[in-house]
Amino acid sequence: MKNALITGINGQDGSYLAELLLSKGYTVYGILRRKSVVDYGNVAHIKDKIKFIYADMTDVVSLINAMRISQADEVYNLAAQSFVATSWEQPIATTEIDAVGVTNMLEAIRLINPKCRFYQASTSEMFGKVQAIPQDENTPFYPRSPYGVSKLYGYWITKNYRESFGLYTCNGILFNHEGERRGKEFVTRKITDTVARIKLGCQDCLELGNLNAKRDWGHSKDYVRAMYLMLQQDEPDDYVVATGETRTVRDFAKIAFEKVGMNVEFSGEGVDEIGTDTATGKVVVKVNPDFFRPAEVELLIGNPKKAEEKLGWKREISFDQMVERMVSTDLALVSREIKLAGSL
Ligand code: NAP
Ligand code: F7E
Repeated sequence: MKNALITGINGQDGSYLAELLLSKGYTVYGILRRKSVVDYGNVAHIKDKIKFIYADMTDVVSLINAMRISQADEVYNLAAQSFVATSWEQPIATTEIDAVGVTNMLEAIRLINPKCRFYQASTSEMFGKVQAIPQDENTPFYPRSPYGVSKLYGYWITKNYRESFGLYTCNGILFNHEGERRGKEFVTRKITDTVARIKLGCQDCLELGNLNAKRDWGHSKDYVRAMYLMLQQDEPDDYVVATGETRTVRDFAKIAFEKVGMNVEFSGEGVDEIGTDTATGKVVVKVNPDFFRPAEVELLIGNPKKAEEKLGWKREISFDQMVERMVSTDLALVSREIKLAGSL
C-alpha cells in the first residue's frame, strides 16, 4: 500500500488525482493552506478519505513536516499560483510559490525520503512564443509571463535534482486541461458559466479578451492519469501531455453556445468584434480590452506521441464531450443558484 502526498489537492487537478489514487488503494495526504474559513474546495465530497496537512509551498519547514507526517512514496506537486493574468499583478508571489516552492518541496524530499518519487506540474506556458509547431519535449522554451518564467525554473530544478542527486523526478508538460471543476476566471469555465447564465436569462453578454488565442484543450480527468503513469515507470523522464488539436477562444464560445441551442455568428474586427444570437439579433459576445494580457501566448498545440507510446496514455474525453459536460454542469449549478435566490 503506497502513500501519496498531493500539493494543491483542493484545486482542479488535485481533486481528480486524489480520486484516481484513492481508487488504486493509496493512502492520500493533501496539503491545504490555512485560510480564515476552512475550504476543501474541489475535494469537499471526499474530504473524509483524505488526510490533510496544513502547509505552504513558500514555507520549507511546513513541507519537511508534511513529508515526515505522510511518509510519502510519491509526491505530486500541483500547488501553484496558476492564473497567468494574476502573475503580472503578483510576480513575486508567483515566483515564490511556482519557482522557489518547487525547490522547497524537492529539499524536503531529499532530507526525509530521497527514494520518494516526484511529479512536477510543468506547463505548455513554458513554450510561450512558440519556436515550433506542434510543440514536443524537444521544442525550445520561450515563456511570455511571470507564470511561464517561474514554471520554467520549476521545470529545470526538477530536472537538475534528477541529474544532481539521482532523485526520481518527472516533469509533466501539460497543455491546457479543463473541466467542470475549473476555476471561473479561466476562459473555458468563464464561457460555460456565462453561457448558462445567458441561456437562463440572468446575464446578457459574455465579455472576453483575445478571441484569436488558440489553445490545445483536454479534460483534467484524462490528464491526471498521465501524472500517475509517469511515476510508475522504471526511469524518470519528462513528457508532453496534449490532444494534438487546437481551437480559438472564439471557437470555444461558439461551440458552448451551440450546446444550449444558440447559434452565434461573429462579425467585426479587433475590439469591435461581436457575437450575435442569430435567433434574436441580440449581441451576446463583446470584446473587453481589460482582459487583454501584457504579452500573449497566441498558439499552443502539443504532440503527445511520447506519452502515448511510452506511458500508454490516451485521452478518453473528446473536446466535444468536455464542452458538453462543462455546459450541462453549469446549467444545473446556475439553475440551483436561481432557485435558491428565489426562495430567500
Ligand atoms: P488550480 O485549480 O488553480 O489549483 C492550484 C492549487 O494550488 C490550489 O489547491 C491552491 O490552493 C494551491 N496553492 C496555491 N498557492 C499555494 C501555496 N502557496 N501553498 C500551497 N498550496 C498552494 O490549478 P490546476 O488547474 O489544478 O493546476 C494544477 C497544477 O498544474 C498547477 O501547478 C498549474 O500551474 C499546473 N498546470 C495546469 C494546467 C491546466 O490547464 N489546468 C496546465 C499545465 C500546468 P488554494 O485553494 O489555497 O488557493
Ligand atoms: O486563457 C484568452 C487568454 O486563462 C486562455 C492555466 O491553467 O493553461 C492555463 O493558462 C486564453 C489566453 O488559460 C479571456 O488571453 C480571452 O490566451 O483560460 P486561460 P491560460 O492562460 O492558457 C496553462 C497551460 C497553465 O499552465 C495555466 O496554469 O484565453 N482569453 N479572453 C481569456 N482568458 C481569460 N482567462 N479570460 C478572458 O476573458
